[in-house]
Amino acid sequence: MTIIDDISSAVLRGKRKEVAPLVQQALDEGLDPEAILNDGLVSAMTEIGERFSRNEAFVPEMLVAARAMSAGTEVLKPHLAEAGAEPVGRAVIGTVKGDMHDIGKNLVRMMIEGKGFEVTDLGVDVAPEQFVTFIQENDDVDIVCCSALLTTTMPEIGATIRAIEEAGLRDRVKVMVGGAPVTQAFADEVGADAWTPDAGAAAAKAVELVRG
Ligand code: B1M
Repeated sequence: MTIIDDISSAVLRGKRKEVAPLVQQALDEGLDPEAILNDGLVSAMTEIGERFSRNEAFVPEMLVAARAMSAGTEVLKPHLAEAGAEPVGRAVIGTVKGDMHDIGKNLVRMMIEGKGFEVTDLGVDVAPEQFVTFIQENDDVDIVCCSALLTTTMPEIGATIRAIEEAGLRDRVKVMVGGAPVTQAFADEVGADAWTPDAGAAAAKAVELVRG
């Protein structure tokens, strides 16, 4: 068993208190933070999702695994962010209405912050009106980031973009979208400015969007 296997195993078993020291140990051994994230933490979440699909794991197991994963990302956070990045712009992020999944959204926030953005996180279950109100109250927002993890909540991305349009704010902001079921085709269909598959790509795209 490698340390990466140990991290995955601890996340799968929902052992939050084991995950943080294991991640620290992996960092101390010189492992790449992105490899720890993808091969240790995210891969375990993928596995728990597959077990859920096969009826071999249930919501409580997903929940404790999610908490264990978050304990690991907290340790990784300073190592994933780029130290001393120049301020680039302002972003607001949220998981759309009806959707409680926040791990991917938190990673996207962390990586975008790492690129020097000031990011306001509206949390989960964010209604279109909440995004609109935030843009109305903060006229320096450059990018609106919407995350959705459920096929049933994906349409809320479209509803959010429509609400921004109806409020007359669409020209003021770029809209970035993502989340496991979200595709480039869906992003095009709802009129988003950008879709990216993962948090690293989202951060790079955010910089591209503000720098033009
Ligand atoms: Co849920 N869940 N869940 N769940 N859950 C999924 C998403 C599911 C695929 C599991 C499965 O069936 N295999 C399935 C959705 C099926 C579908 O819609 N087709 C599912 C279901 C069905 C449900 C419930 C309905 C279960 C129930 O109650 N019967 C329920 C819904 C609750 C709700 O939201 N209303 C539910 C609940 C939960 C928990 C609360 C228990 C927990 C979430 C805890 C939390 O987030 N704090 C949970 C979990 C943990 C999962 C899985 C196992 C893991 C999700 C995750 O964190 N992945 C998930 C299975 C899976 O994804 N394999 C599953 C790791 C994370 C790093 O990846 O979020 O994809 P991800 O983010 C990536 C990219 O997608 C991207 O970058 C991230 C990192 O690189 N990305 C963006 C994300 N947002 C982005 C935004 C961007 C750009 C990129 O730009 C703005």
